[in-house]
Amino acid sequence: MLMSYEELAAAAAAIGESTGRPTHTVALVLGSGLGDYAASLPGAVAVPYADIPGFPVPKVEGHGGTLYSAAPGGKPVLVFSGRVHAYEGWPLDKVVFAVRAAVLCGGGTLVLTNAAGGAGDGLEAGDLVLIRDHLNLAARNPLTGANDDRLGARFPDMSEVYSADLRRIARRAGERAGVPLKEGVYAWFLGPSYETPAEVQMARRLGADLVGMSTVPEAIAARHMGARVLGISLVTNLAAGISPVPLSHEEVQATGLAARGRFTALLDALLPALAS
Ligand code: 8IG
Repeated sequence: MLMSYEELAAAAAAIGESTGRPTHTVALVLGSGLGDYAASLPGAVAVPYADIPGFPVPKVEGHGGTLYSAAPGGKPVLVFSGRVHAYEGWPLDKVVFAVRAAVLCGGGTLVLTNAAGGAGDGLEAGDLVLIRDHLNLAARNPLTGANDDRLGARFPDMSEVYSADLRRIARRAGERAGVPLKEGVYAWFLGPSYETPAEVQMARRLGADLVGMSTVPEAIAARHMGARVLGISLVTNLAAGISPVPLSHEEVQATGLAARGRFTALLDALLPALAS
């Protein structure tokens, strides 16, 4: 299902008014664990999702639900703290609503971050990984239903969902910040149960390095609208069967906390480079 253009345009107009910044050229979606990053950015203005018409309000704890407008490189950036997931039962048009509104705000560049399981050889908990491509293993797509040509094409090309140019910019930002970056393919599983070891082996054989429950619908919707996308995963756990111990939310949170400094150092170096 596609959200109507009018609803998205109303949300974009409300964002422009409530932030006092009519245009934002970059948007950043924060994954779990990074929630309060935006509050520290220069010129940050906070708007609760509940104040923006049409916005889905996350119910999960630790997923704030606040939109920030900031100007880290002197240019306005929208930062979404809190996202909604398909596994919570949200329809995909709501899952991608924030990203679509951000693109209508002028956000031609979108950075999607997430926490993910590591399935590929050589990945360890704590690794930061640039997403090179994705596998949609959830058998769902945010573009089903009637297409609105004002948003994008009926059959959009997906041959470079994650911009090679943006990955180069991110790699250089990582070098400046002293933050090592790996690269890999992200497989979207619906969740909320983690994979079985057999499913992780399947994903590996299909080419996946990372397994997760977000990002792919947002990336598809952003490409539909012609935005450039950068995806960054933090490996917070090794995927089921790769890890010798069962997955736990506590492990995920502990690894997220331990990697937070590196992730924020990367974003601090990256945002000004994207906005310029
Ligand atoms: I954090 O191992 C996190 N999110 N599907 N599998 C999937 N999603 C995840 C995982 C994982 N770890």
